[in-house]
Amino acid sequence: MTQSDCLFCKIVEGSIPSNKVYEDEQLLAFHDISPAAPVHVLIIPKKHIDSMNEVTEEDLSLIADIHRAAIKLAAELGVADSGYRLINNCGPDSGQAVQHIHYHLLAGTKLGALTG
Ligand code: D5M
Repeated sequence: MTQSDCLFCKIVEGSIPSNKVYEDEQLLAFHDISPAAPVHVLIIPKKHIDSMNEVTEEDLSLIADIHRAAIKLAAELGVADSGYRLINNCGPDSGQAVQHIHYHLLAGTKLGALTG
């Protein structure tokens, strides 16, 4: 379930601290350590999955749960109406730095256009 050399698995286990904003049986959400916007939360499954490429049919409910959590967090953080972005980086060209699937919830300012 967890991978010993994975930073986000260590956050799930609690051996590396995080600033949690949401937790349930399957998911964890915490503030990004280097925020790119006034609201920058990472939503992750507790189950280790390297990236979007490794998502299987049986993981799809987790991905739906992540969207459900994002909707709830956006409302709780007061950005549901002003707007937000939910981003997954997958693979080297996307800049994925942590090999444990995660979704960035970004909000709180006018976000720039998505370009290369
Ligand atoms: O995004 C990986 C993100 O993970 C990046 O925005 C920094 C964040 N990060 C790295 N270490 C931590 C800790 N310890 N706590 C919180 N956030 C962290 P990527 O999509 O892989 O580029």
